[in-house]
Amino acid sequence: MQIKRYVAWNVQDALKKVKAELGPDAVILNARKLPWPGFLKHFIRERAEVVAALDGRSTLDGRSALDGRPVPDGRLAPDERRMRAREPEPGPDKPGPSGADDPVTRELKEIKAAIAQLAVNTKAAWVDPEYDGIYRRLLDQDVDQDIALSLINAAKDEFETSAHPKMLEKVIALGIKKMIPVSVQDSPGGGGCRRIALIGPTGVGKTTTLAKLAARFALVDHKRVAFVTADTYRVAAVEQLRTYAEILGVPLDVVHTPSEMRAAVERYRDFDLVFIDTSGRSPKDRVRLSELRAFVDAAKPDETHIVLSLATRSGDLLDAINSFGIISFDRIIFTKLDETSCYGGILNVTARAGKPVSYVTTGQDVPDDIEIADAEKLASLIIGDVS
Ligand SMILES: Nc1nc2c(ncn2[C@@H]2O[C@H](COP(=O)(O)OP(=O)(O)O)[C@@H](O)[C@H]2O)c(=O)[nH]1
Ligand SMILES: [Mg+2]
Repeated sequence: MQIKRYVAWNVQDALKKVKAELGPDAVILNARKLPWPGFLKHFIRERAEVVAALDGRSTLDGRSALDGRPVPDGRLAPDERRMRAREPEPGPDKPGPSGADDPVTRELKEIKAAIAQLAVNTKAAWVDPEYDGIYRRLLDQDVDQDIALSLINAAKDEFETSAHPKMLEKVIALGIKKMIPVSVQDSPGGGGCRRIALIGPTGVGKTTTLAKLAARFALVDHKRVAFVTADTYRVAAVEQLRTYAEILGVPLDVVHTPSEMRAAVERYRDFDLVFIDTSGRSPKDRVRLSELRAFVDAAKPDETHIVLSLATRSGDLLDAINSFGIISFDRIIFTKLDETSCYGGILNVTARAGKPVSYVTTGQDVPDDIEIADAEKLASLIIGDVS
């Protein structure tokens, strides 16, 4: 028995492929629409998947399903000859007049379906040879396999015939750029106080990033800036922010409860910007994440940025996105770009979270090592220079 999975832009096309390859005797085991994961579904239309099986060892054109060589009629096993001649199958395995399957046939069908499901669940991917190099490069950058395949498929759609590798790279770079939304409220204006909270796992660079931002707004844009920190978990954390506050000459409030947070942000309502620092939380610590949410809710921030270090495994980044989802963050800051040469996490995270990137940080120096996120630059980190 041969079982194959066919993916096309719609079920009809997938069925045509089945018919062309396996012939009219193929049994359709499963047909479904195949949505792209997460954020991708907004960019790329759905595909369809059909899983089909063919009993016996010969295919439509008389080739062996195993090695593809033509098989002369005379050398066929009796069941293959019958299949080629479309003979009805004799013996006890034949369905009864009622059309109901006997137990053996039923069991066989169940096994077929199970194998088909296994084939669907197995993440084996086949990519056209001309795309193979670029596909490997995406995987080497830790880009999720489904995202890499979707980029390749979208690029394929752009070309009717094979394209020059440089062109492929350009189209894929464009696809990556489209998938990384960026957004930053660069110069808060229009009056009123803007509250900006940073949340995220421990040690990712929240306090350092807050200091970089505050320095930029206070020293370059001459905005009135204040700090409020709820990170009383470590004494050193308060001292770290106090040092930055003193250097910048801006006030700092330390709050221990959500109601103190409410009072502190209210106190600075006449300032241009209030930067809110929070304690790092393990994505696995649900209780502390709920405490953090209470502080963030009390602060009523205009922007909540989740801070993620790119020096973290891609799977852990996605765990963080899921766990911190209980606090409704609206931007992403990627830190420690200088500590890695693997940037696929940016794409995996934005595809999963569907939130824009605001800033990236590139070192420990305050205030210099921070940049406003630029989708083209981020795409070129992932795919390399394609100009
Ligand atoms: N290499 C590098 N280190 C960074 C960056 N941002 C922060 N750090 C360092 O990461 C460590 C933890 O930073 P901190 O701001 O205290 O993290 P927090 O616990 O999230 O507040 C410090 O040693 C920072 O200097 C960055 O972009 N690159
Ligand atoms: Mg901190």
